Amino acid sequence: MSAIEVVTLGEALVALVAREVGPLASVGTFEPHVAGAEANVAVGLARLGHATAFIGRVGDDGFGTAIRRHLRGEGVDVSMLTTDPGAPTGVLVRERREFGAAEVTYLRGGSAGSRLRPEDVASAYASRTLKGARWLHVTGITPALSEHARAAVERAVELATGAGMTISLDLNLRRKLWSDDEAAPVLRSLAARAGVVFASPDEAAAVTGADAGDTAALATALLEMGPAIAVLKLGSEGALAWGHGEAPVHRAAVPVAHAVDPVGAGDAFCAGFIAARLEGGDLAWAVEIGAICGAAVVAVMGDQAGLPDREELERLLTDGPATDVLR
Ligand code: KDG
Repeated sequence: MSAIEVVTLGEALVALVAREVGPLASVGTFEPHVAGAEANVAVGLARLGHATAFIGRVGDDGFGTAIRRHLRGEGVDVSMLTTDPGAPTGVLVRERREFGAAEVTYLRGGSAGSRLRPEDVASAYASRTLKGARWLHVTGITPALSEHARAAVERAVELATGAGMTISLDLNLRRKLWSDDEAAPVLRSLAARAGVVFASPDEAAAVTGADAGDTAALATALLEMGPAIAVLKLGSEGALAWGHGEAPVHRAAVPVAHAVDPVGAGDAFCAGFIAARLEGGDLAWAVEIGAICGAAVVAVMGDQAGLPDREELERLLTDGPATDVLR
């Protein structure tokens, strides 16, 4: 494998996704998918040809094995994914809705992934594998998992800063894991050390205190926390990005003919954005690639299945979306 360019860390989970649309209480069958925001970004980057390493823990069980095999099969470096015999692999269960928000149930309290420690990160950075890595991607999910996991993210940010890496942070506020009051100071402190911050308007408002309906105020507030680039992911309305010294960008969403499963689209956006920046793309190009990757995921079940590889991305850029998938 070529030298690692991107490092990410967090909890990779098995998501049991309902096969039928409807409330969880009446779902009869589920299909397993590998999920977890940072794992999704790692796979997105690997598919686009960027050597990416994932730091984390899985349990010594079948789901842990499935996650390891899946990530390895996608070309993600899993040499720093530890098997922890002391706790099970985390699981989430989610229903699918065509109207209203789908419910997600976490079965991850005390999971192996939540036992990630700063020592795991320190030994990963001390290994030769990460020498020369250019980018660290973190999210607001991992610091919510446990004190140890929060300290692990802090350590990763500290080491990446020392190594001169670009750091991106996706706020990914998960209110089933912690309250806004708990999350805001932690995420503000991480944002202050990040080069790029991704957020939804709601997350940006919760963390900065700015009005969720005022995108200009949100952008100002996000940039005031310290990053050079702030990106607002607007779902079906596209994305907005601001960078010091770069013209602000608005990209309408790529329309999706059949929105099958929106979960994972934000992570796909991050993967596309990061890939474009690593390749020297400007802000507008990074948002363009992010938007295409996000739309491709929405059209397919599971967080990762629709992530485009390089060939598909080139095709989407040249020919536009296939009419039977994207309009
Ligand atoms: O962004 C998708 C993630 O939310 C999903 O894969 C599960 O990481 C996850 C979480 O904690 O919500």
